[in-house]
Amino acid sequence: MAGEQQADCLFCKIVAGEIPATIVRETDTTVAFRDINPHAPTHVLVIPKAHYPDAASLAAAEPGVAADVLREAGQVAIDEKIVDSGYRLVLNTGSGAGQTVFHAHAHVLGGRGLNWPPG
Ligand code: IU
Repeated sequence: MAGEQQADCLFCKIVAGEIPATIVRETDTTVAFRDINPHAPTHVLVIPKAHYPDAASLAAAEPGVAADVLREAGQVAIDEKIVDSGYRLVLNTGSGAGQTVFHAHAHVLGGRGLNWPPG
């Protein structure tokens, strides 16, 4: 059923506490944790606890939770003190765009200069 935890999903395992992650924030609907392979001084992933393969399918099924993810991403930026210098939210969607984990997640990147357009 949509949103149910998937046994073979690594981010569902992080939500369940079955594999380690450095969690920086948690709500009833979301978890935020540091990326294990950071690409910036701040690189945090915000995920819904419910399983959806990407951000668009999450937003279509549970728009309130999608809003929770965005609000939490903003709060991470405040906590990490990267609002004034600017930060980037990234929603890689599809393997052609670099998505490797098919559980919706927002990257919060900041703490260094960020080029535009991205590669
Ligand atoms: P992507 O947008 O699907 O490419 O992002 C997945 C990210 O998840 C990637 O940056 C990984 O380094 C990160 N990650 C993690 O932080 N912890 C994990 O246990 C696994 C992946 I698996």
